[in-house]
Amino acid sequence: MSEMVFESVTDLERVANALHRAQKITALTGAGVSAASGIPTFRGADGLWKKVRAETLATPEAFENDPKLVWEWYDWRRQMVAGARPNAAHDVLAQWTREQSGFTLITQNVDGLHEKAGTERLIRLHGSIWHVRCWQRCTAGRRDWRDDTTPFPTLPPRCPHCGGIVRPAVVWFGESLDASDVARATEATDCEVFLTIGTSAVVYPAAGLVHQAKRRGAFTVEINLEPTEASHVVDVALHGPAEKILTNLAALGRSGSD
Ligand code: BJW
Repeated sequence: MSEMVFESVTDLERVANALHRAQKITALTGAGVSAASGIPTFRGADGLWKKVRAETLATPEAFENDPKLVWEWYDWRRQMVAGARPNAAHDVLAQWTREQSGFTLITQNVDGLHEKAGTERLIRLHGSIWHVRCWQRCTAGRRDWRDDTTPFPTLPPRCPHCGGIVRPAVVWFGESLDASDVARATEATDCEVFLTIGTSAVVYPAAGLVHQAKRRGAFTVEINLEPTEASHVVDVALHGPAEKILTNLAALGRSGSD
């Protein structure tokens, strides 16, 4: 049951103390973590899908019907992300992964900003906007490869091996996530503290991780601008910008360990 639904010094201190004591910590991030870097979220007020239904663009069926239209959306997003820099939320999380071998970061984000911030041992559940693979699954092009071209000279871009269309190597609705990534993420729910940060917690299986962590006895924390589907599950909900709350938690951690 949710004990707190507002941010206060006491909430922050409880979370900071829990983080300070824990050996095994797992964080799950979503689009809200990149908002301060200028990347729109999916479902917020200025969300990427405010005017377009998800099913219109983020499904294999949409790509099959109109690959150029879907690629125009991804090409626009790639150009936006290419100019973006990690913000304080990415930086604090990256530092925690570098300083603590028991800290695992799982992300639903495809923008690459956690990697840019220097995150170690990142588990990417929904792929990467910077990776592509052959839609026809030709022998040489069936495995993902990195392609930083932006903007593409023609859309849809072509497979260098067979000349067919390539697709973004992201996970669309109705597609399976990589089984080994899901296994690693599930294993990471066996932790002392689980943080769900900047995600609306509606897309599964990612949204199920906080429930699993709670069942396994973790102290669970939500960091989000507003209440979400996860708010009633977590032990503490801190509502505010992730970049500010994580910075405050890092500062409390430093003063607590002096
Ligand atoms: C801030 C902030 C700031 C803003 N600070 N916070 C079980 C139950 C029901 C349905 C299913 C289920 N299992 C599977 C399904 C079906 C489906 C699903 O979940 N549907 C639900 C929507 C109902 N899942 C799938 O299809 C998955 N596949 C799968 O499970 O395969 C097996 C299977 C298939 C079918 C049936 C059953 C089993 C695949 C899901 C793939 C999701 N892909 C996308 C697109 C990726 C590529 C791309 O980027 O284009 O991933 S969808 C989109 O949503 C993207 C995101 O990663 C994902 C999550 O969004 P996120 O990150 O939470 O963003 P928002 O915008 O929703 O929220 C942002 C939050 O930030 C908000 O809360 C703000 O308040 C907050 N915020 N600024 C803090 N500064």
